Amino acid sequence: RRLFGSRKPFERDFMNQLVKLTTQDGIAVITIDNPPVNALSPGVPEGIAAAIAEVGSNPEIRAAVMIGAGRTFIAGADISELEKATWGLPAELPGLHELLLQIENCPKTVVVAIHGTAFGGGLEVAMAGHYRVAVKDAVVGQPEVNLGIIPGAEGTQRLPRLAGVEKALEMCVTGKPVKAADALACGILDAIVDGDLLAGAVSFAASHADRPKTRERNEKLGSDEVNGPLFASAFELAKKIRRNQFAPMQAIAAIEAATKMGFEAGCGRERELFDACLRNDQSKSLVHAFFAERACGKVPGIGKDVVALPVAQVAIIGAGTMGAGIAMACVNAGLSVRIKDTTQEALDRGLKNIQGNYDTSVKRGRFTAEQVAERVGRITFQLNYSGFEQADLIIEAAFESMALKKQIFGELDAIAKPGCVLGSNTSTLSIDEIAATTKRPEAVVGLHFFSPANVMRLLEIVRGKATSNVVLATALAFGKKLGKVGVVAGNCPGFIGNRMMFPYMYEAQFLIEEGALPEQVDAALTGFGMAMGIFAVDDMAGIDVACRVRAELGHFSEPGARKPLVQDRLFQMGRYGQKTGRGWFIYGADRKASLDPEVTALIRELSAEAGIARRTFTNDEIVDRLVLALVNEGAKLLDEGFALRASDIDTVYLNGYGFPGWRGGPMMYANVRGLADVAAKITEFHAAFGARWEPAPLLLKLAAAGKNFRDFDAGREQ
Ligand code: 3H9
Repeated sequence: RRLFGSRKPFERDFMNQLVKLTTQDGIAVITIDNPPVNALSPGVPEGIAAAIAEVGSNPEIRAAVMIGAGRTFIAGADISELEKATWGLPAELPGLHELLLQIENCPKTVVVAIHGTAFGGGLEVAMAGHYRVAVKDAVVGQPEVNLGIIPGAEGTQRLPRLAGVEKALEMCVTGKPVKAADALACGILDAIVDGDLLAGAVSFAASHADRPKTRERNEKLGSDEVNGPLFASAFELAKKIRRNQFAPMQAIAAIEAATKMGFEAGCGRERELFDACLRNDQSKSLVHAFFAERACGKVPGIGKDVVALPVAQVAIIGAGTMGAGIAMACVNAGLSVRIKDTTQEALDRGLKNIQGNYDTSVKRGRFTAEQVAERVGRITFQLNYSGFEQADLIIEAAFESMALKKQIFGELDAIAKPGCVLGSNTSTLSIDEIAATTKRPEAVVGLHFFSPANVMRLLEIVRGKATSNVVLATALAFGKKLGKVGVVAGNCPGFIGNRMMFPYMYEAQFLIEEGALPEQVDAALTGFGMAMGIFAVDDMAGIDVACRVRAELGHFSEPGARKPLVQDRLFQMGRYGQKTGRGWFIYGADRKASLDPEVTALIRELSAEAGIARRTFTNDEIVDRLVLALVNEGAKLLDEGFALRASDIDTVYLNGYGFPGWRGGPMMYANVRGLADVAAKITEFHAAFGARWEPAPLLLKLAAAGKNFRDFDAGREQ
């Protein structure tokens, strides 16, 4: 203490202030300052290396604390550099091997102080330090699989050494963050700091200054006998929660290498597996999905100057499945809600539905009974509009009928306070037409939730022609508060998601008339990676609903249009899907679908009646007919300006329609496949099937110019 404590403090900065070094009583504080999340962008690793070199060589320094400035520790490698690498472009991805060895071999103790998130490369840097301390709400994780890669800076080698093989497998396969307490229990952290992190870390460093710890060696790596079952169950887990994904399998292989090879050889193996992930299209698509989700919050005209209105009181019309789900989403976000319906039975059913959902959460240990009681207590069920005049936001979630919605909005206009935002949960109908029934069309916005609304992340926010910027900003902020991904869509029938769903659904029906069967179509789609097949979706959403919406929107009313034959017949037979136990498939009490020979016979009969020759289809043909129908309609939406970006369309499909993340969404699927190929196929379908396959002009234009939808989003389409 005498030796070091008396020296004058000094300050240094490295790499243009990305990394700073100050001293306090002989303890160096290395601060990484690269907003917003201290990613390891070019310059940051170099700055850390220079700071560590200073720590090592400066006799006045006896230990160091490494900490992040702002809201977090290092949140990982810079994903924009990673994105370049996935496209094979020159990228400055940090080669961290030397840096991590330098930290690990530093002769002075290095304590890493964590707040916010130490993710990916951030945790990998932290694990090279001699000790890690964190505040209690910090989280650590190896979320690389979410981006289609594996930890590439020795996380797969250091993590099993620190936390054990089982924990490392779990973290690298699920990608889920681990809370500080859990990280402490498994050995990733050495201490939790109460109060000020920096002060706590400095005092920890001072008391551990003369005891630099060597890297955890092999004690936790286990034996082949113990590890065998762990790897086997990690494979099972990966297959279950990350179906068809490449990276989780590579992560398991890398951790296996840690247990079988020495540290250096294991790092080499990790590098090979990491590079294989970068070369796989899945990383391209998942990185795209990461940025796509963040881009959709950026809406032209909605800058920082447009301030969202505060939303504390929400009122909902309709206690059906949607209304009840929206109410749960609201109370889960801490809001108070009123729900109005027209009959006591409807309200009772709504409450039962909500209670039942929460009971399941209690059984799964997500909530306690008290938490549920408190949440349900924030919902007021009522048969009148009492209290609606105080609401900041009213969401109509009634039956999908224009006449009904117009009536409701007329009533709301009379009672809502000035400044109240009026949202409609319509999934297909015109927001402008609904808004026109009020004297305040600027206050009306579409808030299209997806079922179950308390679970599904997507919120389609429909901007009518009169919707004001403030109302749109309020809708975006409200979505964020609910933990949803809000995507702004223009007002066209079906908006983004359902407008694309129509041609997809109808094409599936034409396919079964031409020779495929619902089970084959669904198997082809789930094989492609969709969460569910389209016929299973139709049965879940209700064949009656699909038929009603189709009639409401006047589909197939133009002369000569080919109309799907089977769905109508099922509707007439009262086969509405899951709710009636029969639809395209038959459902038992467990809601499991099984085949119904009656439906197969009906399909064959209707094909014959219409004179359509049946033939066999390969799964690839099926996928082409369906997924390219999505792509073509998506390109039309973009061209017509109803979607702002191709990446917004992808975000809609990834979060609301079960499109596989590792394919990046329908538009990204087309980018990866190549627009020339996609345009050629669609042109071929146009020749074979006529007008419904008319290629979107934007698609043809981009394909002819050798561009893709990413170029369109970046304004590089010319
Ligand atoms: C990795 O580390 C590989 C290594 O193993 C190997 C290396 C060789 N890079 O999400 P937010 C941006 S892979 C670049 O809205 P939040 C984000 O785009 C990486 N940018 O905030 C957004 O920008 P904008 C492993 C990043 O508070 C802004 O920061 N790490 C990065 O809701 C705010 O983000 C991960 O996968 C990044 N790493 O959540 C972590 N991270 O404002 C990924 C964020 O212009 N990140 N941005 O739209 C996250 O999970 C969340 O962003 C985080 C903050 C929890 C950190």
